[in-house]
Amino acid sequence: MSISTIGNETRLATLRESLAREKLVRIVEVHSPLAAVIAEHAQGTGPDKREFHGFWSSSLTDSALRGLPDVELLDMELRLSWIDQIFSVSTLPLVMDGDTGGQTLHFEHMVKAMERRGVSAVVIEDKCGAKRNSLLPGDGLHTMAPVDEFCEKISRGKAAQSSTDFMIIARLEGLITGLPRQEILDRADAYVAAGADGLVLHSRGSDGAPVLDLARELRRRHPGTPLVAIPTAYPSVTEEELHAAGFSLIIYANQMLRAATRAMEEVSHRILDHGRALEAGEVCIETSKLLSMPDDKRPIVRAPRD
Ligand code: SPV
Ligand code: MG
Repeated sequence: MSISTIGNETRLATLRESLAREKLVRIVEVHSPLAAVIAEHAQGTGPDKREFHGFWSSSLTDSALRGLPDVELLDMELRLSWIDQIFSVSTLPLVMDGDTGGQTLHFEHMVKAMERRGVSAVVIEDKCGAKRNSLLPGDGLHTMAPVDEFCEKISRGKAAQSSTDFMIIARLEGLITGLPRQEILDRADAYVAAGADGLVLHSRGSDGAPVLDLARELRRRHPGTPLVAIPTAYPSVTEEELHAAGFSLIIYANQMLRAATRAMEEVSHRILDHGRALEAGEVCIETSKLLSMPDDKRPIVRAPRD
């Protein structure tokens, strides 16, 4: 695939630029350079020709792609080396899922390493101990981080960064773990006071109403702080509804790998069922398209948007 023409510092800054320019920034999970090329070139068919403004590096899909559980097992340097490969064929900014951020001392180094590699932002979740994926059904799976410890992690991370553009986004897990509403709001206040550049309000409920309701209050309290949604569990809520409630960044966190996984399952069953590849071809792109993709999908040199 072709080599990207954008430098790390330039790319890093483009997330903040998008947040300042766009009413709503949408980013999508990419687990491979190919996924990034496809996402960067995707365009909606509507009159506004929607595009993705950036990428999400997901701990869930990075782990699943390697057949591993999402339990903070992957080495951060290794994940950054995969991001290098993504960056070599793309130009959009990337937000990294930093799990809990690990130990505070480690997090400071993580921040520096991410900045060096051109990552625009890291999201860290306010949990501690053995991290499990937030969408797992069941109670008692997660332990909330003590507020003061999490705030220290944020402020030490902010002090460690060298650019002004890198963002540390605090992820509120209170709706996942069943914290009272007031405690979630108090945590948000504390994280913003500690220097968080944004807040993710996460939920695994299929009803988006509690998320929208809490978002309105967070927007009222922190009008200058970007609010981030990950609407995996409540996918019927539209971008317009999320924006109206106060969200300015939407993360489509795992759909690219889920789609690829379903296609791979389907293809493998069809080959086995029919004893040939003809029927599998219906769910595959043509070989010729795969062959020409490096030429057809060169990194885009974008004109600045109005
Ligand atoms: C991820 O994509 O790894 C996330 C989002 O952390 S979620 O899976 O919804 O927890
Ligand atoms: Mg994750």
